[in-house]
Amino acid sequence: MQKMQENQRNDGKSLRKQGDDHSSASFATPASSASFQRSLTTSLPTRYTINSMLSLVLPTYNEAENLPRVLPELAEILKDLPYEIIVVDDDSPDHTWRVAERLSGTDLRVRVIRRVGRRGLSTAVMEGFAVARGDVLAAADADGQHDLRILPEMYRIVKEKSGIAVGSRYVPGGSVGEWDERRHVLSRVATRLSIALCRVKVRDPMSGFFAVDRKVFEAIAPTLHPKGFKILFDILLRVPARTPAAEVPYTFRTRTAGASKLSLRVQWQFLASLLGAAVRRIFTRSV
Ligand SMILES: Nc1nc2c(ncn2[C@@H]2O[C@H](COP(=O)(O)OP(=O)(O)OP(=O)(O)O)[C@@H](O)[C@H]2O)c(=O)[nH]1
Ligand SMILES: [Mg+2]
Repeated sequence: MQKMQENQRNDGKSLRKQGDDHSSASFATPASSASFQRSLTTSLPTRYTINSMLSLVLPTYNEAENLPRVLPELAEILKDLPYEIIVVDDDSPDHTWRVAERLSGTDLRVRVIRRVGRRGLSTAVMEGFAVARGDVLAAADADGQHDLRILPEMYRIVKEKSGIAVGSRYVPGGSVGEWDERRHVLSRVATRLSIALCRVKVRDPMSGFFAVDRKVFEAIAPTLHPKGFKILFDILLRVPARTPAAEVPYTFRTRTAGASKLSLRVQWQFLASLLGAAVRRIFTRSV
């Protein structure tokens, strides 16, 4: 068994023989059916999972200009690790999915999911996790703003502690970079509220850059509400309080290409949902 896992790790072709039908782009159908709901809340059968492998999900929407920088950077950073990258693109008008396919070439460690008729960062990450094979699941932005060089350390932390590693802007050594005052204030308020609500306390619960032990994620996946941008917050809200969590500092970079999808509306919606959760917590003890 262990031998087979070694082979799977070292040879993408053997993975393909194991019933893999999405070495390139796959199409996901709209969100109406029960099977879609299941795809968000279950994952591959355990026999497909690979011990000691990082599965990194990159949610993308109109990041065609950024992927040609980010994917080669990742290949260099992760070269000493067993890994796979799953790009989950929501049928971007700029054809990010096609760029990702072209860049991945014959590298079977990089897969592309082209979701048609759906939008959403958190659901994209959930969907990537649902087809991931590694025992460590991670998510990062594909626009170059996350410092991907800390990924190997995040992977090691999760492997050693079987918990969660957060790429953090709010621990010593980390920073939010060059945000304007409005974003600073909104983020500070939302971060404080989130920390108060989360079962597991970290200083940057709204980070989009994190890694989690597959078993920890699978145990709570059916209880998640993958809305908006903040999937880590949702996870920290629901994992058992004793789950080990560590933060790795990084500096949030300025976007150099493409446009932000984090509109003011999305930020206010999140703040409103946090307030709603706080009220529910006070009156019903649930969130
Ligand atoms: N699949 C998918 N990905 C998305 C969606 N919205 C955003 N993303 C991706 O999620 C990542 C983070 O989105 P950004 O718009 O950069 O948000 P942000 O980094 O918090 O905000 P900025 O600092 O303003 O860029 C990027 O890789 C986006 O392409 C979406 O609806 N679907
Ligand atoms: Mg960004």
